[in-house]
Amino acid sequence: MRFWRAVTASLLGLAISSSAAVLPRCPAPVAAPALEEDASADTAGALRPSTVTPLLPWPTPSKSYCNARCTPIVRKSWRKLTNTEKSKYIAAVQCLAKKKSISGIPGAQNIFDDFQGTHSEQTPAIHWVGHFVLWHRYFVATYEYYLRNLCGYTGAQPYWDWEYDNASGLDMANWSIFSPTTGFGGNGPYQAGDNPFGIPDRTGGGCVPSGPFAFPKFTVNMGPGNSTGYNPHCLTRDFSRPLMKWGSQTNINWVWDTPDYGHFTRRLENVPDFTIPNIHGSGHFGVGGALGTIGDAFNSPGDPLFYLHHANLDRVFWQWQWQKKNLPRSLSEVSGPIIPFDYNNLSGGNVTASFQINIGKLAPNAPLSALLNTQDILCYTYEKP
Ligand SMILES: *[C@@H]1O[C@H](CO)[C@@H](O)[C@H](O)[C@H]1NC(C)=O
Ligand SMILES: *[C@@H]1O[C@H](CO)[C@@H](O)[C@H](O)[C@H]1NC(C)=O
Ligand SMILES: *[C@@H]1O[C@H](CO)[C@@H](O)[C@H](O)[C@H]1NC(C)=O
Ligand SMILES: *[C@@H]1O[C@H](CO)[C@@H](O)[C@H](O)[C@H]1NC(C)=O
Ligand SMILES: CC(=O)N[C@H]1CO[C@H](CO)[C@@H](O)[C@@H]1O
Ligand SMILES: [Cu+2]
Repeated sequence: MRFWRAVTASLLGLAISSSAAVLPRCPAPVAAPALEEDASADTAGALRPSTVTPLLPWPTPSKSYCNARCTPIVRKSWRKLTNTEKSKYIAAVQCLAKKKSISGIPGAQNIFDDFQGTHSEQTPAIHWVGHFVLWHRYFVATYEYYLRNLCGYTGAQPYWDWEYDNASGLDMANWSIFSPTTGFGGNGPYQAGDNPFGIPDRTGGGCVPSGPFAFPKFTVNMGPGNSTGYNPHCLTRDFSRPLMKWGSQTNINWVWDTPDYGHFTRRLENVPDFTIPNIHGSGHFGVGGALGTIGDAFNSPGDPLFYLHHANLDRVFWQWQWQKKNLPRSLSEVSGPIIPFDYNNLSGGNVTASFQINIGKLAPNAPLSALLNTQDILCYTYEKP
């Protein structure tokens, strides 16, 4: 609570007070609101065949490891939200894109842009490093905080469990997440363009034509690439089915089958090679291809789907952490390089629990040790997909 008051203070440009926090007893998660009757319930989930069994069972976070200073909110799968819950989430994102920028990043017009610009500025320092998964955890949790505290959103950040959509057997164009009426809109029309990394079977590249994030209702204000100058343009998508298929239960199981944090996060990112699967790449390049916003390493948070994709990666991490056999180590240990790809620790050494990350002006700096447990300064948990 106190910590997030400091975030609010940073939001309002106030000085951050550092009074010592008293840890209350671990509160129970907020009960998920009763699902409204919803005739349009997701077909992808309903059609899920039991093909691949998750390697790890659903965990129950133990209260003895919980330092939460508040009552944890419960993140749910996008598929499981009612249409009303979906439209409230989307309305909150649209609201954030109307709130005046606070980051000082040149092209940022609004707070949605502040997140995109902050990611863009740090892109060279937060991928293929030991802090990758925790930096993105903090980033998404701060976005969730802003949606709730600036835009009146009362739910938690939903996650996109692409492994379920994959198991549905439906073509991705038919996945409910891409619905123009109850989702984020779909692919852009095909457009020829550069494909320097040889993304296979790219099928779009143009502007998302309909839905809540179609141009000019919604604009991506910076990029492409590392430029943070003002350059309003449409949200683009460029579906690549072969790369979207990386987001499967089989590949999650492979990431899960690791003994410690360092091996886990390394498998989560794997290598930047479009012939080798990695689940982080699935949502980015399966949806973003070569010309789509979410496939742009700098500006991927310019696509609102970024936050649902990263929430799912975070859920995969969370589920791995809370397995009994991984505790308590998984709530205290970090490793992996400070310098991207320095896995042999030749240039910069490994991150440690006291390693500080920052997300610019959006929230106070935080040590990795404070982010390992989602019920510490952060305050959320997950509902089973
Ligand atoms: C799901 O992933 C598997 C394994 O990559 C693939 O064979 C299958 O075609 C995918 N299904 C869909 C609907 O994308
Ligand atoms: C998927 O969507 C396409 C249009 O994008 C439609 O023609 C097709 O029938 C749909 N398939 C299923 C299985 O719903
Ligand atoms: C962006 O990338 C170009 C080319 O790699 C580089 O010269 C430039 O310094 C970068 N700009 C920023 C703001 O990082
Ligand atoms: C650095 O982190 C990597 C990845 O977790 C680990 O394998 C390695 O042992 C660590 N290096 C040292 C010297 O601790
Ligand atoms: C954590 C770790 O192993 N750090 C070492 C990485 O390598 C440098 C020298 O290159 C050492 O000083 C660090 O202790
Ligand atoms: Cu990133």
